Amino acid sequence: MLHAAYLRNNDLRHQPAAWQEGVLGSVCFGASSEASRSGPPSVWVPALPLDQSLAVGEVWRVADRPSSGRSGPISYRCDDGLLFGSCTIDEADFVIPATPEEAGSALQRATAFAYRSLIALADRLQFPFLLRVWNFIPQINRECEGLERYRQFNIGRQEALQDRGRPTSGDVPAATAVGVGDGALIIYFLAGRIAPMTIENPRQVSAFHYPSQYGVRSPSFSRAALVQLGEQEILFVSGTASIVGHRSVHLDDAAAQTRECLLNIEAVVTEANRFSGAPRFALSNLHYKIFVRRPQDLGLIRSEVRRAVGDAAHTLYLQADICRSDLLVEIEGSGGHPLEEL
Ligand code: 3EB
Repeated sequence: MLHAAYLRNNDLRHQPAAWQEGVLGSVCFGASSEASRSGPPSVWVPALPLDQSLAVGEVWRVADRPSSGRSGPISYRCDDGLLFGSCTIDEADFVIPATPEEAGSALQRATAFAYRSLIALADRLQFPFLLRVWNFIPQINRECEGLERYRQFNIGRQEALQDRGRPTSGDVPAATAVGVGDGALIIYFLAGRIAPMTIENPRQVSAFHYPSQYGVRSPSFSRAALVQLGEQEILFVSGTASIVGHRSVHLDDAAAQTRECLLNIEAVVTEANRFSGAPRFALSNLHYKIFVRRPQDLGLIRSEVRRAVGDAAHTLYLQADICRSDLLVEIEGSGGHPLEEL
């Protein structure tokens, strides 16, 4: 049984020992000084919470006591059904190509290294299906070496998937890719033993089929993944933006972009229910992370989200950059697992 918990102030140490033993993975969103309270295994993401405490902990918990380890750059924990891993990669280590024929930018090489490492680990531990990946890319919209950094990331991700014999379209993981300021490339993920059902959005061109105007190598992610875990059916909705077809819409209008994100999520939820064969998921029973580019848009964005999802849903607002410079907000969701607010 997979649970999620969100901890105001990121204080895991005050939880009962039995609770702490079930931690599969934990993430601290906030300033680095707040991260120390998580204890291992934990990954720190420098995306600041916008409307509450200095730091928020996101914890994925299971009923068993997971085993843990480290493999190359990846720290991980796993139980019978799930593997949680994370890595924090310093691009400076990839400025010089490892071999003369290794092409591309440092970020591309760092990304390819991270993905090759995490897929190799997932293969070795026999969790061959990447279910959900969260990517935090420093300076995501900056252009360097003639290419926007998000596009460099996409090349590296696709290369690694290919190298490790994974599809780069169709059955690709659900994902979020947003920007953080300076610092390391941070990736965390969940992998499983059973293939998820990948879901696309009829209102949007699949990201893996975006035309080349958005980059020579398209982004390898699906719009959502429906995961069977024992009796649980869990939905991971990818980061969702104000994109219709393949175009960004409602430029410079944060409220309208938020409404469009939610229409997109609603369409994905409808697809998920169709695949699931039951109306399990609704906007009101998902839990959300909302990435806000400009802190001053928080009020507008939050009132649109509240209107659409109601007050029951858990929402975490984080400052982050979005993968296209014309996008002001991106929303991801998950559902079908219990959620604790602590
Ligand atoms: C989009 O729909 C918005 O590259 O992994 C959202 C979620 C976005 C994941 C990724 C990108 C990614 O194209 C951006």
